[in-house]
Amino acid sequence: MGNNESIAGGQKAVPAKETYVWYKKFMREYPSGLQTLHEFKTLLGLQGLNQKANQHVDQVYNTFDMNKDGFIDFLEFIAAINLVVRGKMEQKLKWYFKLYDADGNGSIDKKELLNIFMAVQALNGQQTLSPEEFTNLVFHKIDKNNDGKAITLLGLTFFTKK
Ligand SMILES: [Ca+2]
Ligand SMILES: [Ca+2]
Repeated sequence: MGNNESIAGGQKAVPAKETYVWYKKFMREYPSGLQTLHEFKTLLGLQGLNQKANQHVDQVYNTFDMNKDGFIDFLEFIAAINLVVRGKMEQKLKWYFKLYDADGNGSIDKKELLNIFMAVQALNGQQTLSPEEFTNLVFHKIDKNNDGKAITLLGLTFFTKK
């Protein structure tokens, strides 16, 4: 805990009526009020993935599990929907950043970036560029000061805004 910054904070919330519909759905699917990692994967149709892709999905799940109790409760669920469906680019970026920064040290290094692209590629099953080629390409573009070290959140924002 100790991280009170909601990933979905600051934007318009899902309207009450819609929230209620989600709540009914959620409680029907998960009567305990908690969604497990396994159920999360089932919901998204992500079973039988390879190890890399699986790790990526686990990480996504962990960013949504804000109180880190190992489950997604309804509030976390609705926050995730808020973010994915209604979140502004800036909020989504913050979330992506949190997702990519696997060791949580506040910057994304080349290895973390490579891991993400390998996972995304595994999920998409595409093979246009090799993960290494792709990472080098992107990293070179984002790493504005060319120290070869890391991407900060600022750098990431800059890159996507152009
Ligand atoms: Ca939780
Ligand atoms: Ca890091």
